[in-house]
Amino acid sequence: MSNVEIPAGLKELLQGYTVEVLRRKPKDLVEFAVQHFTQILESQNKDQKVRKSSFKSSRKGVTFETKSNKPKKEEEEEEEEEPCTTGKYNRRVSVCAEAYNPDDDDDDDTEVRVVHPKTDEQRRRLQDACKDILLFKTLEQEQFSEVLDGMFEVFVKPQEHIIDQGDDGDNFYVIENGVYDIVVQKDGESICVGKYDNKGSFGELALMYNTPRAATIIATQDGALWGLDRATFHRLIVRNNAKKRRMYEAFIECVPLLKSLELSERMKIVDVLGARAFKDGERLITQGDEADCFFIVESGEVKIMIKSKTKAGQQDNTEVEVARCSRGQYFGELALVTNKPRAASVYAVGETKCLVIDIRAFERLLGPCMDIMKRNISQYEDQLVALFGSSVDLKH
Ligand code: 1OR
Ligand code: 1OR
Repeated sequence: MSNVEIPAGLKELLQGYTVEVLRRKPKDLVEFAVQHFTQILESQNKDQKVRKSSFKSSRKGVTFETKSNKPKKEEEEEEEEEPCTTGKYNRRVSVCAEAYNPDDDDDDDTEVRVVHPKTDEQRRRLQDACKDILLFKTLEQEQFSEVLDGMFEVFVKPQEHIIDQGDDGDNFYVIENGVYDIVVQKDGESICVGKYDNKGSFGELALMYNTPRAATIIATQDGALWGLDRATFHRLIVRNNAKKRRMYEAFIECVPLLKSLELSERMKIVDVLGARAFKDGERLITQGDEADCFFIVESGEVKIMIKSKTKAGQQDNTEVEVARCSRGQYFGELALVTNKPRAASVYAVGETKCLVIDIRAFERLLGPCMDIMKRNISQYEDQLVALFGSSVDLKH
């Protein structure tokens, strides 16, 4: 038996089929096999254009665990095979964003746990890249570890397209380094609508809502990313979203700023938000910093402090409290709306919890609330005059 060659990929194909059979308990195993393998074939045909080179390296030494099995190391000779296809045997992509509900989303997630072994050094870099990723901020420790296990390193070159608008979603990406343009096709023209600069994540939308990729992401320089395959993303992040929706639905309904949004729009905010806890006195925002997120107070209180300028235009280092925000109120919008540095510092008063939304999601999802925010911002200036007697430039 020792000289019988096991074809590359056979083990994971059969394992995937077996897991699906155990989960779905089909009556006719043969018919189910035909459907199952046809889906894989179709999915692979689509994936031909997916950037194979990046994935090949990432696949080296990948291991798979099922709930009942010990990890099984893949054979080294499988490395030259197809891109990491774990989870490619899952549901066909369909476009149904509005009706999407993560509660219903348990039909295709295998229980197979994907583990890409990492060196200590890789794991350290990965942890660092993931520490501020909001989508991971509501995961339990165990789920977060599984996410880290499932991530694989991808190196990219200048001008490489990591994602193409209109494609089906394969992976979610966390940026370790590099600058990436966000390009959107509008009226046949490619418009660069923003960029990721050495931090952040992208590629969650197509995986969450089974929609085609909403934008093209292009590396502008050499860079490194951490990918998470679609099946693992579903199993850990999308399932967690169902829980998040239950946890935050009632609260989000009561946030005055979000009242004008449709329920489905509010739920999309819940899907991407992260929850963060702060200790008494902890600084959440530093005046003058570049802004990358927006906050809603869930519990506790924050105080807004600003360093005023003297008549001579010098920055006075003493901070003055100008406002407080408590449950249901928001802050950190000013810099995002004006595209300027933070206009004030913000500190927790007692133990405080906030929901945090990143700048891209803010721009994408809070557009309909922009008028309300702008109206409130114009009131800051009046309050500023009332407080300091003259107008201080909030926008630096
Ligand atoms: P995806 O899976 O659709 C493309 O693949 C990714 O680009 C997408 O997930 C987001 O993670 C990311 N609109 C849509 N997707 C965006 C946007 C965006 N920005 C980044 N992505 N807009 C820009 C908001 C600043 C709106 C453009 C009209
Ligand atoms: P940001 O992104 O600039 C600091 O980060 C946040 O503090 C700011 O958004 C607002 O959300 C919040 N002036 C400046 N920032 C204020 C003010 C304010 N109030 C709340 N923030 N005021 C003028 C004070 C001289 C408010 C007076 C009530």
